[in-house]
Amino acid sequence: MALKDKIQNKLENSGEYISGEELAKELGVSRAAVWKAVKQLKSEGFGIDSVSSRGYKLLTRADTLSREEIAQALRGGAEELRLIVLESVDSTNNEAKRLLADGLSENALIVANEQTSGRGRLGRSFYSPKNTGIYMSFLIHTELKLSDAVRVTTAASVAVVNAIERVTGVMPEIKWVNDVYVGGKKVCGILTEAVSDFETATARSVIIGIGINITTEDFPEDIRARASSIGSDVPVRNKLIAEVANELMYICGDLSDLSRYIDTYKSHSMIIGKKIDFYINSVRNTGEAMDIDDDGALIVRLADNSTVTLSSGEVTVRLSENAE
Ligand code: BT5
Repeated sequence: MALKDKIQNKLENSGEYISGEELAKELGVSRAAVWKAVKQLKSEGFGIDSVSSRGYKLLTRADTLSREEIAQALRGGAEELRLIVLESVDSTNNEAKRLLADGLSENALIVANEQTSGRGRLGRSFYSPKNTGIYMSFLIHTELKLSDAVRVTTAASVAVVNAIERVTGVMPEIKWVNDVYVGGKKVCGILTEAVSDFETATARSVIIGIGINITTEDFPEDIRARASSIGSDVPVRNKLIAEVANELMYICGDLSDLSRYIDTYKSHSMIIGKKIDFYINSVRNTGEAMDIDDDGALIVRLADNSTVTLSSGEVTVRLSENAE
């Protein structure tokens, strides 16, 4: 057993402060080695208090990803998913694409503890540090009409808010179309990619990538003002991953059954009833977000009282009083 694991055991069993000297003596190592191992445990996500006169005390267990814990909590259609849990990967969406190219014919869920090149839409990046977030992609083989494929992103947002509410009690909002917010800041982004067959106008496979900040605190400068985390003192990642999967597989079981998701989507919208700016080809327009239709498109009333229907992909929306 590695020194850090032995120290973890001792701190877990004690529940109190143990001095560095005592740990060093009991484990037959130097105090510097103890200090180094504690530092490593902290970097893995353990909350450890160090007080010079008293020693070390375990405050929170690490929120360690566990394939077994995720698998145990999967229900319904999600139980059929091929579950792949990785320590580090460039992007779980890329990994799903590689599996598809290699001929994987099962539906799969790929989860990683860290992404080195997490992707957003339109070539943007998604910050994905290790231990503190959830980075997951579903690979689903389907025969969806391309016109229905947009519903998958709507469904994924609803799966995420339902799962967050159930597991953590936090009440998130959805910013049309694919971002989930808590306290006015983005805690989750969703990237849906379809492998399509233009002749039949169907999506043969969809890849739904979901990134959720759980306890990330140190965001890069450029997103610090806009990004936040759900926050949790107890380990939640495995349970939350499983709940998102359970919800999503249930909703995707019948995307034509709108009652499974559209009401929740609307009731969690952070823009319905608000004044918004929206951009089409970088040109700014202003209006009031009125409603979301059955395909997840946004209905906006313009100043002259006419309405426009915006479908995702072509527009960026911002709350007027909360410009990014
Ligand atoms: C998204 O794009 O938000 C989609 C993010 C999807 C991430 C998941 S993680 C698993 C899977 N594998 C991947 O490689 N991707 C998916 P978009 O709406 O384009 O937003 C990107 C913008 O959000 C960036 O330009 C930043 O401004 C901001 N951002 C980046 N990282 C963030 C983070 N961790 N939390 C909140 N905002 C972030």
